[in-house]
Amino acid sequence: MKNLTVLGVVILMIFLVGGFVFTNSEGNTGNVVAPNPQELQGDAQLVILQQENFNYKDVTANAGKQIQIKADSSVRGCLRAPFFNIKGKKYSGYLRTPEDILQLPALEKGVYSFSCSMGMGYGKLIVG
Ligand SMILES: [Cu+2]
Repeated sequence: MKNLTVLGVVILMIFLVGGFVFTNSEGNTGNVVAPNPQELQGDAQLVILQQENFNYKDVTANAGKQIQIKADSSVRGCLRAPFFNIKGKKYSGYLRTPEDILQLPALEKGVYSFSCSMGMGYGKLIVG
């Protein structure tokens, strides 16, 4: 009978801890979702980079439209200087404030890896 009580307490604790972890991770997934491209006036779209640990969160964009890259305030240090090498052409810039823009050309569908200018932090730009 005593063993059953202990088992009951353990199960209860698993539920409590599990519930906490679940609620917590659910709260976090809201932030983890890659921001979708925002349409700008004219033929461009805005993609906002966010930092996750020492990397960038994946971001998405639409094919065939110029891309303007910004970095929100979660992006720190050298990750504020994203670097793209797209078919041999290099695009980089120092996005000192969340308003600074790195301009990319319209891209074809595909997954474009990028990094910080030092090659320490990585991210993916998914164009679809
Ligand atoms: Cu770096």
